[in-house]
Amino acid sequence: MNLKKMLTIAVLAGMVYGCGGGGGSDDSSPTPPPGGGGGSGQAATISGTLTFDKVPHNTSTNGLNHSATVEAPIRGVTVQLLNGSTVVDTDVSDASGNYSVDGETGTSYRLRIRAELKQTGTQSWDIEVVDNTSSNAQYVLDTSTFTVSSTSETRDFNADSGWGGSSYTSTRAAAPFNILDRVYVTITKLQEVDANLTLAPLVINWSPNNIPESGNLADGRIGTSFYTQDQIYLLGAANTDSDEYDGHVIIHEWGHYFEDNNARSDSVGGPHGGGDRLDMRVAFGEGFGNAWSGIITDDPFYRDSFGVNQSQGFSINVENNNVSNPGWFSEGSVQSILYDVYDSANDDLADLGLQPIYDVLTGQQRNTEAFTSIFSFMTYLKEENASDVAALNDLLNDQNINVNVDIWGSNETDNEGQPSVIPVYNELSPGDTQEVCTITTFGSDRNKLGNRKFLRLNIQSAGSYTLRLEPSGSNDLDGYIYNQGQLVAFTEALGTSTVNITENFAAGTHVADVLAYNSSGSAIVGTCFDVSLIQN
Ligand SMILES: [Ca+2]
Ligand SMILES: [Ca+2]
Ligand SMILES: [Ca+2]
Ligand SMILES: [Ca+2]
Repeated sequence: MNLKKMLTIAVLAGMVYGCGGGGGSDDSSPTPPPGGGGGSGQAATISGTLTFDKVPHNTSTNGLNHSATVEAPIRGVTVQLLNGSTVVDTDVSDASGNYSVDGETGTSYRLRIRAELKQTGTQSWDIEVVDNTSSNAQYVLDTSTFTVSSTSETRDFNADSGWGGSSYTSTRAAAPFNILDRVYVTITKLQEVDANLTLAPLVINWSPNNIPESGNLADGRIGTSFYTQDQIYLLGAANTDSDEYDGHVIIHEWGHYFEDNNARSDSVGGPHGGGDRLDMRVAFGEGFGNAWSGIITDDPFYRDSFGVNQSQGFSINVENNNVSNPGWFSEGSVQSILYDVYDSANDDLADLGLQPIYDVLTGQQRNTEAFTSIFSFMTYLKEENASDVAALNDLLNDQNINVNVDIWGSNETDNEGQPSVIPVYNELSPGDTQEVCTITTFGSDRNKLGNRKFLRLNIQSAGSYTLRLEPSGSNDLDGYIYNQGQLVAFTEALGTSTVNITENFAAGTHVADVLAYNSSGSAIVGTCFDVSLIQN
């Protein structure tokens, strides 16, 4: 019997899309009742190997190479044995895709393979792939019904990519399982560095309807693959841009989820690319994401396929140290440093592996008083790895970053020809007033170098304080005050008069970013204005 064919038929019949409740209303071929509760058959073990069609990249074009598709194991997912709509037994597939469930001979069953990774205990996670264009139904792969004839029955199943040779011609059943497989690889790697790995529930939204246009998420108009609030959205648009086989894209977005829950990111988001001079928080977040996918997979090539037949693509080699416009504001510099800290390849002397990186991200960097940046990360990494300081300094030096680094970037001198961006932070104690200047020289997306000015507020004792922003011209000024990554006060009100941000603050250094708009608040501008810290 050709089980792969059988499965394909089940998929074509529309059975791949189940809803978690197991209502089975889409089951057009009812299973015979199990014979009055059993007794007629013998106990039987049904086992086998679960695989999915994995489509690799063409390493020349960075597009997908459908003709090189291989069957890879479906690892770590929930497998249910169903008699009708009743779950008879459940297993979790192992690292080779093997499963084993118990039934009895003479009875008809289906296997339901759920697109989820779940584990409870000391190390725990709860991750599922759903269709955001179909009421957030979890993807499940139901096999056709089979009747058990042996007490030791072998049943292998493969989830098909749906590729028909020159286009997708059937359900892309493998997609959710490749997405989960990239998460499986990530979790497996993190288990080695964290005996108590605990991950917040995560929903990954993927659909062939997810297109690179903005609009309603439930319609698939997701714009681009992205992470937000324990949800990842991934593109699935055939012939345009699909990401289910772009493993580095998946792990990059997963990295943002990890930052959000287990580490910390102060990134303000926004458009970015290699060569951009960015807000240092954005540079760290995006550079981290790119390096992260290289670190997790031991593959420095970040590849993203798109275009007709998924045949085009681009790549970023995070091992490359020769980035354009290097510096503390460059995502390219950040990713090259992080990858070299990790790897043992011979273009650098650092070889620390994942553990020290993980420890800083989930430890000191998570609680730092400064904004998260390459400054804070490298300061803590050097503190914790004293014997590697020379090699780590080489990496900083290579990227035009001052090796005498502290979390505030106090000794940094690289201003890209724009004096206002140094010092990285203007330090204010109560009673101080300073003039700061913003620029739009490197773009005006609110996330480019110099768009905002960073302040370090020395608040020695708890109490009421005001951060005052006084425009020198007809500008609308905004400000945001944070304590260890938490936004504690801000103003976004429109107006060109003096801004007072007054709040009761806990004792301890706070940080702020301030920026200027034109009088109508429609665009940010480069201008100078006074900032004051006042104790009330
Ligand atoms: Ca893609
Ligand atoms: Ca390198
Ligand atoms: Ca290295
Ligand atoms: Ca290297």
